[in-house]
Amino acid sequence: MQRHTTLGEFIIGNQKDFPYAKGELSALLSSIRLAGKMVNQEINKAGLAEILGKFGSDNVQGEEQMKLDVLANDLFISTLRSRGEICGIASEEMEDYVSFDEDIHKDAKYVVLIDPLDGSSNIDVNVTVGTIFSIYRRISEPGTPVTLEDFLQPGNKQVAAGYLAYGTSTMLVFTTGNGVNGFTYDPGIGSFFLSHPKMQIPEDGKIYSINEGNYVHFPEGVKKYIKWCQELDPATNRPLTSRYIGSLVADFHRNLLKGGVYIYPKGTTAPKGKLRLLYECNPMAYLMEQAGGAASDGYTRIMDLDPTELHERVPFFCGSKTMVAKAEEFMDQYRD
Ligand code: P6P
Repeated sequence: MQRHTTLGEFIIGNQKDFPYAKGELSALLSSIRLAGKMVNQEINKAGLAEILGKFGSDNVQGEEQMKLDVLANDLFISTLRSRGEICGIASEEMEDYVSFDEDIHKDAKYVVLIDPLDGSSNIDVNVTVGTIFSIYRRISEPGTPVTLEDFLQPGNKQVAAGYLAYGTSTMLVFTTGNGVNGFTYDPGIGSFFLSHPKMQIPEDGKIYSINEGNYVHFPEGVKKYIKWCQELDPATNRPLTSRYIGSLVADFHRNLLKGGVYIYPKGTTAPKGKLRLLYECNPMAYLMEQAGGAASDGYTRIMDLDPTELHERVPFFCGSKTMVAKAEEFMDQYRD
């Protein structure tokens, strides 16, 4: 019987592609895989929160129900802490980073940055949400507590990145610098199976994803690009199609498969944009470039930006190379 490769078999079969000592990546990814399964289970029953009392209120046992993003954060921290590969973690849910200083972490080489549940406000309307993660080698001395500099590294130093998409199916999509592979979770078996090998985004596309409700706040170059997308020109396949889910992982994943560009620009209400450089834009930029696409802040490659703060925001243009280049053309022409 022909069957898909499991995540574990894939890692064993592709050890040459992983810039890690044998086994480290599989241990790291198995923590992420385990936490992903647990988060997935909580999300799938979120609709029942009505019966059990809304998250953030007391349930029938009078226990405080955690908000799902706080719960997801705790699940990822506890599973990653239980492994010896990670010496620290920074998260969208926490003001400061956490250093793992137990004995098992004394030889740990890697730090993780994570958005444990991006788009969580969409859960109660049953829209796909996701976990986004980014992995770096530590630069501080092994055996010492991690430092802020371990986390403030440019995206071009990432050793791995990926996301879990909790949607119509649950998927794990990641890269270690040798292409992008997607794994679909089979809840009946409890394993992730290779369903999307060597993912590549189409060079060009017809989909542009942006919250046009903020049009009045956008930079002139973005306004001009949007109008360009909407012009009638069959020779260049226009008008394009507008698709915006309002959940980065969902919009990114659809564009990765079909071609398209996602833009969250700066604006008068979001002077530096909304998305976070370290645990949203850098990991998604790494994946996108590994899939043959591009990611910039409208002018500069995202992965070449030097971070200065853990939660800093940047404008984000990400998707098919031709589409990102076109948007950057307008940004260059109409600098404001
Ligand atoms: P807006 C979710 O809050 C998020 O961080 C991304 O997942 C999503 O793409 C974006 O913000 C949506 O923001 O301002 O359009 O609602």
